[in-house]
Amino acid sequence: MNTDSDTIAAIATAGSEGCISIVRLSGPDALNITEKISRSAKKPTGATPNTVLYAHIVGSDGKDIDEVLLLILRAPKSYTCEEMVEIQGHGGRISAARIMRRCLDAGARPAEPGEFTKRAFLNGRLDLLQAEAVQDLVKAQSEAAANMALEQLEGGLSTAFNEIYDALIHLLADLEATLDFSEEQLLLPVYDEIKTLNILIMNKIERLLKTWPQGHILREGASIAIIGRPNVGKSTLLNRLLDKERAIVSPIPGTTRDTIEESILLHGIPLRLTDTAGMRTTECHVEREGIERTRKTIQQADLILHVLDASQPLDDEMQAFWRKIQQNKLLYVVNKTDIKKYNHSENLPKNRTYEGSLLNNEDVIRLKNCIYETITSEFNLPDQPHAVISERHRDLLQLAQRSLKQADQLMKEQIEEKTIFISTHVRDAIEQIGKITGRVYYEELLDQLFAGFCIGK
Ligand SMILES: Nc1nc2c(ncn2[C@@H]2O[C@H](COP(=O)(O)OP(=O)(O)OP(=O)(O)O)[C@@H](O)[C@H]2O)c(=O)[nH]1
Ligand SMILES: [Mg+2]
Repeated sequence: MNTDSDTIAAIATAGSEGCISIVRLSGPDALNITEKISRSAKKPTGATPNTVLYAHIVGSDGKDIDEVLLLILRAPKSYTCEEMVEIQGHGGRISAARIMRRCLDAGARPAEPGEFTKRAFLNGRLDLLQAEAVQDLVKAQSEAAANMALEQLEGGLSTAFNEIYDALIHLLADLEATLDFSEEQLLLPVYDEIKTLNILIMNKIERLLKTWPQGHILREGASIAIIGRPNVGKSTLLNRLLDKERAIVSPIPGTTRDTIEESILLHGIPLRLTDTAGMRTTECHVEREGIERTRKTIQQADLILHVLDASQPLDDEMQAFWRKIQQNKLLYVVNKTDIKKYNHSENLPKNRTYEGSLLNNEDVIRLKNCIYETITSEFNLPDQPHAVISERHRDLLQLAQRSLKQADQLMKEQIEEKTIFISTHVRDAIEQIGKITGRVYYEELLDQLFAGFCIGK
């Protein structure tokens, strides 16, 4: 356990009006500090673990600041595995700030973002995957994302990574054992086993990598670009999906000049919608800048809703543009069927085309379902999502995968002379997987990871 750490304090509740506010303390002096700044019938330092004491926090002038409950958690059975106190005061920014100030006066240090969870990791209560899940749970925008984070917090993902890590250690031990054999003693079946084990590990890594798109959509939200020629109904589409008049809609082509971003939950899936400037050749500098932004939005989108006007003919330029975009990223929205003159659907892929009028409520419901189904099938989103990897895990897994592929390549060649090089690749893979679970870590990695956490978490 990390016993020589100092005592940290932070306001753990949101900095706004609320029914209660919590100031958290963790470290060897947590109980002493609480005792110095409070008065209660029973002393915090003498309290039994997991008890709640009724108390008052006292200011430096001896006057009461707040009436509180002290939750006493003794090491090692606390979130951080250290001595901890949670001071629950009456909600409100001022009260919480005054209690916090008293904690600092009495010797605590302000906690860094995520420092409580970092201590929980350093003290062995959580691995890095579980620590990351804590923040995912805080940030979850949908029930699916929260369930996924909870499963990861409970070790759902750790088991899979630990299995890979242990298998790699096994592989390395087998490889290094062969170094003791002379060439004549070397038994080919041993190498066959090593090769097979390496392939098994690579398959496991591949399976985990395939879960990334699900995690990406449920954590960050699917990014949806609404594009098309001017006046086809893009802003109308944004407003209908949001159920509010967010963007200006008008019959004048070129109404939307800049990109407009909004978020919604569609049947539990977070979507980040971007309405864009209509694409056309123009001399107007402002409009050209808007169209440039449209191009960037298209590049970053997970799904592109390409709106078409059924009262206007298709043009060659647009059709040429589609061919440059991955077809699985496109969903054609043929709009204005109430004043339809052309049958665009004939020229479009059936399973990728929706037709209707955005002025008709039933058509909008149909469109919402169509977007939902396209995303769930494209990103393989199950009804009950399990813990899946994040971008950090994906990047490290890809490095591990590369190392193991190099090892595999060497195994196919004259293996006797190559064992040391193969071992080096396996060691690299072990390091990458270790960085995911936290078996391998360094200060910089932790600083980077916890910097994105809330203060007090
Ligand atoms: N008849 C009919 N008109 C529609 C429909 N959907 C949108 N409109 C009208 O089409 C016009 C243009 O709609 P917008 O949503 O502003 O079009 P836009 O694609 O955002 O246009 P720009 O911002 O100029 O690129 C408005 O007058 C809308 O009311 C529809 O289904 N049927
Ligand atoms: Mg518009």
